[in-house]
Amino acid sequence: MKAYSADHIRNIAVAGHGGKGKTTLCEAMLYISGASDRLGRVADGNTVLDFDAEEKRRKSSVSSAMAAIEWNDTKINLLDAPGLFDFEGGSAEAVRAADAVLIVTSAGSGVDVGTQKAFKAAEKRGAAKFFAITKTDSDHRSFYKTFDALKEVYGNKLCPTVIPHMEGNLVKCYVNLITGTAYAYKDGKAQKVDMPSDPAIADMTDAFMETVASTDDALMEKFFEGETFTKEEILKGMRIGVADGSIYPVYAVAGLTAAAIDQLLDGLAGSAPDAQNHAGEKVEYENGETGDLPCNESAPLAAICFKTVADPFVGKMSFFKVISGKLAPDSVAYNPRTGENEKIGKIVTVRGAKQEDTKQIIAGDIGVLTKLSGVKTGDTLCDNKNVLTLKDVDFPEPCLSMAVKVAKKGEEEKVAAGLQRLMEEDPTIRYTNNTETREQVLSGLGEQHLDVIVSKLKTKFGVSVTLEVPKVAYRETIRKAVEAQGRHKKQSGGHGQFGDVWIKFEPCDSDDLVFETAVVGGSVPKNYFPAVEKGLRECVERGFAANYPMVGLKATLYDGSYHPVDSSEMAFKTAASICFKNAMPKADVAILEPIGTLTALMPDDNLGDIMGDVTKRRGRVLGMGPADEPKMQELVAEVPMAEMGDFSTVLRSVTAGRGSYRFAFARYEQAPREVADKVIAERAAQKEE
Ligand SMILES: Nc1nc2c(ncn2[C@@H]2O[C@H](COP(=O)(O)OP(=O)(O)O)[C@@H](O)[C@H]2O)c(=O)[nH]1
Ligand SMILES: [Mg+2]
Repeated sequence: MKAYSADHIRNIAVAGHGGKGKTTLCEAMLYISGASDRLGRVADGNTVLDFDAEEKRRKSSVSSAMAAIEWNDTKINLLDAPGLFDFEGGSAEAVRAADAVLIVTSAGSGVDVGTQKAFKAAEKRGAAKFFAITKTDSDHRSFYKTFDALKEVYGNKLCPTVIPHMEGNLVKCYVNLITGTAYAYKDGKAQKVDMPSDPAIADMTDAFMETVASTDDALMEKFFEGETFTKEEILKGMRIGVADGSIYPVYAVAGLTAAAIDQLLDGLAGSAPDAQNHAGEKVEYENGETGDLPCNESAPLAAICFKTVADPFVGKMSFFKVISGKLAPDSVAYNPRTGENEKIGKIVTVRGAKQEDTKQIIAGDIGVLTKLSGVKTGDTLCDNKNVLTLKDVDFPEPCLSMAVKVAKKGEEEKVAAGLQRLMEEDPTIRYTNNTETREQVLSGLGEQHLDVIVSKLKTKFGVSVTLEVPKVAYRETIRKAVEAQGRHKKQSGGHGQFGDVWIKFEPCDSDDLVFETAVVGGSVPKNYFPAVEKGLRECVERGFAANYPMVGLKATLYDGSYHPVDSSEMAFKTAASICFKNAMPKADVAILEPIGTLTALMPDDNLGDIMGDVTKRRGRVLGMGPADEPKMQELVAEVPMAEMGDFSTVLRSVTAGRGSYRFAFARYEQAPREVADKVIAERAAQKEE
């Protein structure tokens, strides 16, 4: 590919709801622009962009994919985002690198959650917005129904640009309102046809002209005087409006048959913000000051790693968007996170799975550096004489956790190593060791996300694991103060063993055992105190009723006796543990369960259902009220962690994906009788096994 200057580069994230036709649309853009020689089909598993084995198996994108195409002397970097919420990490990556977001929905759809999420992500990033309404090829699909639904939400900023002329339920041709021409399509090839007389087109033309006029005072004046605009005026108005966020052009297309794709490409190349004027960003300098960094090829380097891939052949691939300066081979760049200088080796551009060597990546462009071991997603590379940090990728937090069971003994380390590699690629995965429940816990964005991780462990690293609901780390405590004796006496041949203690156990407010002594007259010699404490600590670790660690316990050693010859540290340690066992049955031992604070966001209409669900989970609602976002409610509640298992799945299904939540440990609380009984019974059953 030839070299393009930043004003001839467009970085476009293609985002929206899963299954609406994003990948297919990108394939059509690749095909029509000549970047691929056949039109790939998701269903046939032969697309350029869904190249991953997991994507072929599922016939759906699970990660972001990139391909650069050329159109009208412009380089368009397409970033195809996965639509399913479980793979939202990939969408975050794509949007991070984009200057514009092409939001894809299909003819006949309402405003789905994926559309809203993509729109919100674009707003947050300050990216321009385009809409493509695809799948206009098949029968009974209405572009106009979808357009009206979008209009209800996004109002007059919606700018119909290419619209279909329908006869019955079929699209006959596509009308371009910029040029005022109509085209029919066969095998992706456009043929100019006469402008049909269609009242829908007349209405849309008015709407189009008014929206374009709104971008510029001079145009508005012309519009009111009933004058027509020149093509140049329209294009200029669109460019201004798209860049400042006052208009969102809408294109009718059909990815599967590659219809009207050339017009969409014209639109992206013609009115999407160019990297030169848009790619500048906010940065934070070493001294904490912030500033605006314009896109400037000759300035010092600033580049953000927005995506990482562990390629089986190439090794590690780090995707960069260069904001300022350029990345050139055999140069050195500084990583402020690690404080290390990284040597830049090979640079490539990618088209799906294919790589092509390239000389450099200039400000405004996107490219891939290989084998940068010290760089991870979210890192900035810069000049070591001008240290700065760019904004990280806005990844969602993992919300579903499962315990990992390794199928074959001895493969634990292979699993950990495999997950380590997968986490490099996907920062929405977490893998932690819960020392208390002795479980390895895998966290991600949902069931399908975890399912893909398990499948990748198998296919990429050859290890099998299953997932189970993680164990809950319960605690025990006592509710009554008791005193007890522990006497250990053994006479076995020569030397005997003797230790004898009286200890008072009482509830207190501490996670750790509080050990005190109040021995008078040396009934237990001082040098045995540490042994008594050690014996008690071991007991507290093991618990009593269900073998969970005991908290909130104070033990005071106040009496006992010893033998000048037979007493030993060992004997007193044993005596302490006998004392603990004697005391606990009378101390009213209770089970404590961990409670977390839940903060959930959901549409107004779902508040009742989610409250009902939270109550069923033994949750206590602490408060609720309108959230920062319109038509959304925030619910705050305290819920036992043991009950949260499938909350993410329920919230997603009740709110059709609109809901989101955070959940964090708050404290331990006494578990109700039934729960405690169940926990104790489970432990007993485990011991039998
Ligand atoms: N009829 C028709 N089907 C399409 C079109 N675009 C995509 N599809 C189908 O819709 C499904 C989802 O498409 P895909 O591109 O994977 O959607 P994505 O999840 O948004 O990337 C596939 O079965 C496609 O064949 C289109 O323009 N027309
Ligand atoms: Mg896709």
